[in-house]
Amino acid sequence: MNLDYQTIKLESKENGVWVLTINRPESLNALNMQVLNDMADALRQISEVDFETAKALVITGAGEKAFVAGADIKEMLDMSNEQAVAFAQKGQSVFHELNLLKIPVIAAVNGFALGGGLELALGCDFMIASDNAKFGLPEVSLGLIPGFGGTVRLTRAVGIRKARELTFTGEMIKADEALRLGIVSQVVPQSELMMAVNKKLEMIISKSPLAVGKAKLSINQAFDLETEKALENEAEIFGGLFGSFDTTEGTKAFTEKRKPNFKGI
Ligand code: CO8
Repeated sequence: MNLDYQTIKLESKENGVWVLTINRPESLNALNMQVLNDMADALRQISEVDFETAKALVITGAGEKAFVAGADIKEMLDMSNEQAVAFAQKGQSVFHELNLLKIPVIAAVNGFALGGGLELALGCDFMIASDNAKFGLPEVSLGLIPGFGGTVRLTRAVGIRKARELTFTGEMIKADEALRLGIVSQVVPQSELMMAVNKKLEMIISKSPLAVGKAKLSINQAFDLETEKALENEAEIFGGLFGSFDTTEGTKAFTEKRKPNFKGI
């Protein structure tokens, strides 16, 4: 397995947690095409291993200042229309892969999450942020609009009115405001960020990875379906679990008053 990348660091831990760090601290971890290509390769590799090997993914940024300060503005300077469309589509497809992964993806937001950085964090399943984190979609200040899914995912996260306000003003908000808006699940002092993420992950990885993956699928599909169809879909996914090792083990362990031993199958 390739863990060697130019612009990201990919680490796997014994407990099945993977950590993907965007590693361009000199540019506040700005996303250029190489970062997106490296991320795409890393996500493909993670998607190909079983639940024993990969139970959750954390995405964070190198250094203490930024999660990701956006798409790389310097790389965008001379882009043609076609190149810009391709760049936007690449970012969108990489962030969509985060939704398709069967494991939970948590953004550990350790500083600025601006533009493409906020769009990346919004592509993750949920976010835990350090108290120095700042969030915003400043694209209009550059004569741009969000192009990595921001107009879609921020609107779904905070509602259309707040999304318009934040996008039209390009305003940066602090972590406590992001918490109030429900963008972020938890805010902790910077020195405690990874501890808080790991605490949340311990809870998740003690559960059935198969069930967590199917719950993710059902929640994500519910976004794109009408209520009736989403409910039908949920029932199908729910029913599909019966007969699996984990469902049998989980329900049996309850009746036998013991801890379940899940395998993700
Ligand atoms: N791209 C490239 N370089 C960056 C970026 C970026 N987004 N952000 C920071 N850097 C670089 C700076 O240029 C600087 O490098 P250098 O020392 O070589 O000049 C270094 O990182 C440190 O940054 P600063 O000196 O600016 O640090 P400050 O603490 O003074 O400021 C800020 C921090 C406020 C975060 C500031 O750096 C900033 O405003 N950055 C840009 C934020 C931004 O506008 N982000 C949105 C970018 S556009 C976008 O994300 C669009 C996504 C959709 C793309 C669709 C494809 C077409």
